[in-house]
Amino acid sequence: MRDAVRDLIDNAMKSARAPEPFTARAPSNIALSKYWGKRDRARNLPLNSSLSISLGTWGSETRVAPSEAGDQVRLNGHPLAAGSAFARKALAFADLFRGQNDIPLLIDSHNTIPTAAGLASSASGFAALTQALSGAFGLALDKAEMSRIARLGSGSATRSLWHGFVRWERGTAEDGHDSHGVPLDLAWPAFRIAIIEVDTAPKPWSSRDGMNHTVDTSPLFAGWPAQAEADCTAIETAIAGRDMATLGPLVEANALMMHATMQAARPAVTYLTGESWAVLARLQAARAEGLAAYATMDAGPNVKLIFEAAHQADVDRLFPGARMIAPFDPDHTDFRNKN
Ligand code: 2P0
Repeated sequence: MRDAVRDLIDNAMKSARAPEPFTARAPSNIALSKYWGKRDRARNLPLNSSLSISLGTWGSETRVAPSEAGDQVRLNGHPLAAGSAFARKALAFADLFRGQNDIPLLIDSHNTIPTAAGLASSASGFAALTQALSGAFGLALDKAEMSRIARLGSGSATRSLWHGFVRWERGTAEDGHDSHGVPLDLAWPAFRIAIIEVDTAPKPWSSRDGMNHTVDTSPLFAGWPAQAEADCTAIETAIAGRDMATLGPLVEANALMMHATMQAARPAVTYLTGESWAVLARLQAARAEGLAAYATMDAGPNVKLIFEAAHQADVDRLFPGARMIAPFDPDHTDFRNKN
């Protein structure tokens, strides 16, 4: 079978110019309805749709430029050895564009997420790299096309081409042409995220390995894809109504079910620690006293809360030092998504 995304890049590259320096930025994102499980591991095609909120200025900034000294990859200001995992991934991704042609490139990437926040940077990293490569070669790719391309780097990168809420449509086509991000054209200025840092130790499983192992061995996984698809639709409806009282419990249930599928894997995939559960217990106690904040957790121990601005002071008191993000702050983002 021909690959829809490779065809897309090959066609676009027919009118490529010699590369010129180009810098692109992309926000990281947190899934409110999770992507967990692939129907095609080579193309990162998901078993279920997912929906995220982008993190404003937290993300990646990547510059691609022609290089006179062979391929060079830099991360956060430091040159990387050609054999390092990051350099190999970035250059393999660049090869999708330049193919067999000898076009040496400099890829200079900066993570704008505080390292201690322990958030994945692969989503924003591949979204920024896709846009920087497209810009450097002068390609006329739109964001939905770049979202499909970014997916080949990392599934969650599909959602990092836009600010605000983004739904990643699972699609049904075998070649993946209908599996890409779609921004929700709405702003929710009072929406807030708090990141509660629990632990920054290296995780026991990469998210990719943890996901595949869960699909392969967890007897609870069978119930996930249909429930996750239903959650994604219900979460989109609650967002459209700016209805936190409906949204929050759905988001928390979706995250806990994802972690339940991992716990049932053999052996278990465990990202949450005792400290994560202690945060959740403290949140539940505060909720019983009226705090409308809800938790979501990804492939790591940190807990992220969603709530509205009216509760920010209470969240700050409950979790001193939590990092606050206002994803629709117009000083930081142009949240009116453009395709
Ligand atoms: C998500 N996660 O929806 C889910 C929730 C982690 C937990 O997407 O294999 O790095 O590169 O497609 O995108 C993390 O997985 O996995 C992830 P690959 P990715 O955000």
